[in-house]
Amino acid sequence: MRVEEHLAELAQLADTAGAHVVGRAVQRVESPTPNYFVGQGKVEELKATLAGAQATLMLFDEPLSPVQGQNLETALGVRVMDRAEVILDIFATRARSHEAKLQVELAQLEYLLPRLKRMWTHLSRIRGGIGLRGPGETQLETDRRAIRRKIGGLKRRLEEVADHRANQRHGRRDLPSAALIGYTNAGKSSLLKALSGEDVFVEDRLFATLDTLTREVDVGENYRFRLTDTVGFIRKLPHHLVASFRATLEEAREADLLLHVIDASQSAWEEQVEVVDGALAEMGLYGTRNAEGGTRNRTVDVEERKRVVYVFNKADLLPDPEAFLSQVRERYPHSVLTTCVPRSNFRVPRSGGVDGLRSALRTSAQALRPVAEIRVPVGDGKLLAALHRDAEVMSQAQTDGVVVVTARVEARLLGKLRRDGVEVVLGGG
Ligand SMILES: Nc1nc2c(ncn2[C@@H]2O[C@H](COP(=O)(O)OP(=O)(O)OP(=O)(O)O)[C@@H](O)[C@H]2O)c(=O)[nH]1
Ligand SMILES: [Mg+2]
Repeated sequence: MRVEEHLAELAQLADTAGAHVVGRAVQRVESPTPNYFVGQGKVEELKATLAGAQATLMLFDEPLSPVQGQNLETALGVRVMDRAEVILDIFATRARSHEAKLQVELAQLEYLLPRLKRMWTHLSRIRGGIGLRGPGETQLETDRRAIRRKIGGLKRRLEEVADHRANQRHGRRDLPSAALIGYTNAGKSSLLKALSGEDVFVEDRLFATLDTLTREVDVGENYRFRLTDTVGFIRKLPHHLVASFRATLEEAREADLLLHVIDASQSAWEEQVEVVDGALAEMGLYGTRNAEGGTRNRTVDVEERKRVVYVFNKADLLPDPEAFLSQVRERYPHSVLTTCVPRSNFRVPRSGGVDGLRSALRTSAQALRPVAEIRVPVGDGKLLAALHRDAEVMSQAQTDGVVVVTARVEARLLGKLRRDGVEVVLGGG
């Protein structure tokens, strides 16, 4: 049942945030009440349950308005957080890099702004002071202005960081690039670790990765890929966070290829794929969204705009991996099955472990960077320099006033060279 899965995920979020779950409650709500979200009767019932379990915190899977949150806290006498706030909390404790910290702070302030009054109430409770019953309206207005100023400052600083990164990326077009994207805990970092053979942080908790991490990966036959790990998605990711992590996900926008990693062992994997596709489309990562297209159409659309390989991971946990793959290939023709568990006693169809992914990357690399012989007139130092900068030069020889450069060249650049009248022969080397 869907509700059960959503609650299980909320429990996982609670665990990641460091809370210990002592009970669960479910109510079907036709239309949420403005005061408490749930009905008055349920509030009384929750109060008794919380007291019985000696709970100090209540987590709500649905988003609460500032008023609902405040009312529930007053009525229940415990701290109340909605899903978005828990996620923000996790991000705040896990942010390591300068950029991630800026991004989380921005999201927190934007979440805080409409809830300032409630936060003040928390503060005065902690101070326990008589007469400290929250600020007057003037104080609130001053605080709001200060926060808005701070938000403006953070946005500017984030833009600077993004510009800096864009500059770094520039001139690194020699290797093809792919970004690992997907639902949190699907195994993105584990795949980067398995492919690169380098140590990458992996954890069975949500949002282990907040920063992008790029590694060069050997995909065989002398082809290399630049692979980037990214922050994971989850359903109902607070839109403040999506917005502030936009810069981090620029790497994915710039990548030649997207590797959409899916935890195939989850019964709800299809819903998770939709969440990820929806979030990426919202960020404009796939170009403009097809307005009338349903999910199925959107998937086709996505593949047309940007090459996506669907990576079904954790194959070791599937009862029949082979049957699974042939079934998903009907809908996702570009898909591979992987496992990051070494020497697991099962066979992945045709290739084991991450070899299937490696060879998919190699095929893409060959298509994205075909080997070509480019004939550069001696004296055209500019073109020669450009080739050394933007292509992967394999060899170079001079004959009859022509420098023959054999290189792996981006398909796009080859097209441009041809249009400029440069003599190009495919194959070579
Ligand atoms: N059984 C099994 N477990 C796996 C596999 N790949 C990854 N895991 C486990 O799944 C958990 C999550 O792996 P990560 O690589 O951290 O996942 P992620 O997608 O990077 O997650 P976030 O960074 O949180 O978004 C870890 O406990 C891994 O050991 C696999 O192929 N099989
Ligand atoms: Mg990760």
